[in-house]
Amino acid sequence: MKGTIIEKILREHLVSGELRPGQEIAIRIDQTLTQDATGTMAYLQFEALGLERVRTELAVSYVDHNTLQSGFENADDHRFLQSVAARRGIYFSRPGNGICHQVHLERFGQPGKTLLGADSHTPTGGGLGMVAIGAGGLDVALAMARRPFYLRTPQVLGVELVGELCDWVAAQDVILYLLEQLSVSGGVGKALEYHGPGVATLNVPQRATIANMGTELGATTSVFPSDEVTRGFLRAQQREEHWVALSAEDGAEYEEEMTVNLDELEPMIAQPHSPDNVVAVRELVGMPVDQVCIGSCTSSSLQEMMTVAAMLRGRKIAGNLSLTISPGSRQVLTMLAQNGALADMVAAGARILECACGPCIGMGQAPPTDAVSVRSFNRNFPGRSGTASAGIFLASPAVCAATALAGELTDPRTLGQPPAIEIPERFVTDDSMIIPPASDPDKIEIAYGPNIKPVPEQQPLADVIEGEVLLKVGGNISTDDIMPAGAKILPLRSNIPAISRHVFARIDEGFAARAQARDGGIILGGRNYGQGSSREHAALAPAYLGVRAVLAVSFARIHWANLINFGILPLEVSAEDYAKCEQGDDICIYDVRTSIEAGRPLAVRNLTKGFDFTGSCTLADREAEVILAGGALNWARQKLDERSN
Ligand code: MIC
Ligand code: SF4
Repeated sequence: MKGTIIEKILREHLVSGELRPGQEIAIRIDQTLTQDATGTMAYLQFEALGLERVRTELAVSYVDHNTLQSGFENADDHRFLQSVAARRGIYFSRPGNGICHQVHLERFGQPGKTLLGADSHTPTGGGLGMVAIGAGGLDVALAMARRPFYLRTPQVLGVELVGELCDWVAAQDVILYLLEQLSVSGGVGKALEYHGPGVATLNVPQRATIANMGTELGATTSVFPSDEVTRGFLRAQQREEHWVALSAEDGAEYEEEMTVNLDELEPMIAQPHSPDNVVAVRELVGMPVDQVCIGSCTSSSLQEMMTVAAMLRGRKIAGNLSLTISPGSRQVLTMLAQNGALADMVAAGARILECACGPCIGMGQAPPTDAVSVRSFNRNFPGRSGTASAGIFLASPAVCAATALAGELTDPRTLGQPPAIEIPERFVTDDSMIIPPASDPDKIEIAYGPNIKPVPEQQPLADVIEGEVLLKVGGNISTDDIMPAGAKILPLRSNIPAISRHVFARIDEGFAARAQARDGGIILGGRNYGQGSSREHAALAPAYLGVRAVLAVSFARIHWANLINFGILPLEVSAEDYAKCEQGDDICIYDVRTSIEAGRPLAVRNLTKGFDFTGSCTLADREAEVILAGGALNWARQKLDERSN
């Protein structure tokens, strides 16, 4: 990674370790962000560490996920978050102000800084030249306590962009193309760094779209240079003083390289049920569509929304489908309202939703039975939309708008010239929905509603783990499978005993009851187990049910870290041993503590089938300490106690 932007930023923030791919390093975090669905737990954990005030340069708490207040729970969470922010020194972006990643890009992101966010799409900030990383809430809580963030040094995949996007081809098509090429696990252990002459042809929101969906590759982060385009974006946001130039050195060394010819790309679409199941839109043209949703942190910038509005102007959406539009931020919505584009959308028949995640996380707008829904979003995992039988397709806003007008999947290139969009030199910057921390924090009382329950305590790791394989699942299981979200379950994010009843509910309704009846057990997974979101509830809730180990062929980065953070042993096993073990088998893992201390593979016996095998859990010293202590909260408390003694 010598000479890359990623190396430069990591080196400037390095607290310990060596920048060698695969090695654990600790870095200083400049900025943190949380959103409400992960934030309540993150702040409860911050409190459990016994700390009063955040110590990062900047911490922002957004409310954008749980905005459907179908009961008191979400509203109570908002009140809790607002009071915590005021008291602990955190900026609070009120519900309605927009999706965390879009607002952070507009109002807070700075080239050259590190950002840790309790949301997997935090790398959106890479569009501005930040090293922005998604993590579990506990890691973000520790960063807010000014403890470093630990990660495996990623390999840098240099992506050279050449040429320029053709008419009707969007930034989302670039990343869909990369997903087709590399798959949802192709970025695991890697960070993508974009360079080459094509970069200058993309504006910051387009770069942010590409960096955003780098998460779907499993990548640690994605970073763009900071150039005159970046400067112009920050100037338009009236904060040019935050600009610094950043580019890779001549002869920068990338561990891997690839080139993308932007002018060879065409509109792409991801088919159900995986973001890498990508084909060209032209291959599916004419497919009947029941719903179109435009928005999300991937593609809801002013430019994308203006394109959609211009396409809809003076026309009506087809009678056979519904169209929802959720602008990414209040800034975008305000500007659409002021320039008349919003009226064009409304006149065409679009249903305008608030500036929030909404349908992307199943908070409303669940499609009808067996429906086809085309969305400008980033994930289409089974059931995530709220309708198990629906098929979700992911495509650019232009493909979405063309489809909404025609009533069937449409390649926008058949529509003639694309609209010419003028982006103003200055954006509307009204930060009145971002409340700064209180000037008299001691007077603020934190508001805990009845649904906000303390973080469960974890026990130190046992030396022998014995239990039944409670569930055997296949490859690419997402955290949406493990701990579903959506309008019914998301309101329980602050209440682990309640949410744990829904673990694996979409795959196996009886899972939670079985786990409790057996007093816990083991989960068996295939490749890339735990891909997708950063939600630590996918570790915390199984831990609450007594799950002590996950045996899988391989793990996704954030979920692996979350398992360790909550004292669940993540054990890698061979594909052959995975195949030989069945659900219901009794498994015993021996000498767990001593093997972890010695850095040895762990001895495992399938007691039911009577055979032995090994599992590996390669841990850095700190990770070993954390898991032995029963998780990061116990470990951090020990460290803080040691320091104060
Ligand atoms: C998602 O897109 O899956 C989410 C909802 O934003 C999650 C966070 C969460 O589960 O709260 C993510 O991406 O990390
Ligand atoms: Fe929100 Fe969807 Fe983005 Fe997650 S992916 S932050 S749910 S808009």
